[in-house]
Amino acid sequence: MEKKTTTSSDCLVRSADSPQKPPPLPILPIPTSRQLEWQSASMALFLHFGPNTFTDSEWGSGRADPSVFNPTHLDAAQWVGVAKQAGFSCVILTAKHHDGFCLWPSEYTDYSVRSSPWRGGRGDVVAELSSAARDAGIGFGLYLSPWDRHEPSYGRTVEYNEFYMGQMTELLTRYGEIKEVFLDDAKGQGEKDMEYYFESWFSLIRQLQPGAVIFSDAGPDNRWIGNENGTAGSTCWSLFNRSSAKIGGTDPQYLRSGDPVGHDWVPGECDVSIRPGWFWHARQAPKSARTLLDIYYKSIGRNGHLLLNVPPNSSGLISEEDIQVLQEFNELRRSIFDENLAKSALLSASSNRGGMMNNSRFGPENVLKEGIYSYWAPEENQSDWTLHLRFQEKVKFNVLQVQEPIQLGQRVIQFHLETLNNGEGWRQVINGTTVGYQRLLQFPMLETQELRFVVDKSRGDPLISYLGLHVDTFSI
Ligand code: FUL
Repeated sequence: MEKKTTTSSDCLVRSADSPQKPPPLPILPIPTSRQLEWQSASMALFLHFGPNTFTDSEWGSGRADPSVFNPTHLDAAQWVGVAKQAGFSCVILTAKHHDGFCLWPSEYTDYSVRSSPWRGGRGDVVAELSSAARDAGIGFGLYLSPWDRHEPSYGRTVEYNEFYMGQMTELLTRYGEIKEVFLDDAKGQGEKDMEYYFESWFSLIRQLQPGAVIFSDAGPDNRWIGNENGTAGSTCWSLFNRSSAKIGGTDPQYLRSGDPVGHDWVPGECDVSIRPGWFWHARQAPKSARTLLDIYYKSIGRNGHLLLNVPPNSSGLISEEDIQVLQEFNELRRSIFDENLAKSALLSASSNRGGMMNNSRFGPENVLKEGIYSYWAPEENQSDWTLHLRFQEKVKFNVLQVQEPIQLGQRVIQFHLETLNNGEGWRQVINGTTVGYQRLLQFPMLETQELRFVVDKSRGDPLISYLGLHVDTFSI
């Protein structure tokens, strides 16, 4: 929607005792409740673990002897504790990676923990991790690799789809609530050809775990962001056309930025590993906390969800150096985002939905309340969509945080920030495209006593649920 010209009758003031104006209509598509819950959880910890951890490989051949799987100190409570302390709200385990080895005792193959020396062949990593996650109050999700280099039926379409759905059923019925199922179409060149019955798999997941979000290149609930370095596009829509995407064959650029005219709500999930590999290797070191902070700005800060892989080592624990980095990463985020300088501002808006007198429901002060359920909404048919912040003294900041109440659809197309400088009037200092669940913008330190956040272009009336101004002295 382009701005309209304002007339004086547009700005009519409501009397204080007239009935409350209801919220505006949503602009479709909008998220489902499971997508909303997933989006507000922001960060999940990925755990790649299996025979590869012991054989120094990434894509196991499927021929490793199950006896290699023998973590002497496996402690799922440690994994979950590390995740929780670092601010992650879900853990996602590679229940089966491409090598076909199952971290639970599947009835459909003997290539599993049952054939390993770990816990005398009576262990079940999926059970231990799901119960540790439940005890800690965080979510639990699973990756069940379609590509299986061990299973003899792989390559025979009907037989393997039955096998895969049998395994999926075990995973979704034995371990309590599952928050996310992660699927992909990764496969080595020249490997056996076969068809995956994705639609049947998705229906099965819906039937057994209706609260789980399903991840793939094409959704249905969340989409791969098109790369494995955790970076969403600087324009990033949760809108998407599932019919334009094919699992294993979608244009990475389309995945990165989504589709401003998409008919489906399929937000981006940014997966990346803390180490060069997805599995633990003795010679590899974790990324620095500052690098993770940069990834945070490019994923969470671009309307994405961050899925950070932290692989347990061959003793069955998350390594000390990774824990150290995660703690530092957590501290960096806290020191930047715990304080919102905008809280000390006097706020006003170009208009409020329902009029200026009774602004409690849609007034600008809502943008200082955490969460997406209170928000500023402008009066309808306005030419100007501005939030104005005036401070008693000059403030300094170099990060802008903005959120939209996405339950009513993603709306903002383009926005900018401008400051008032003595004698020079208003000056635009930074601009951006798309907001979504959360947008973070970094820029050189600004010092000002008065500023305006302006929406220049929007799909319908823009709604803003949070506005933050922060100081980051750490970024590289
Ligand atoms: C890819 C796999 O091939 C990698 O090994 C890893 O599991 C990554 C998350 O997905 O498709």
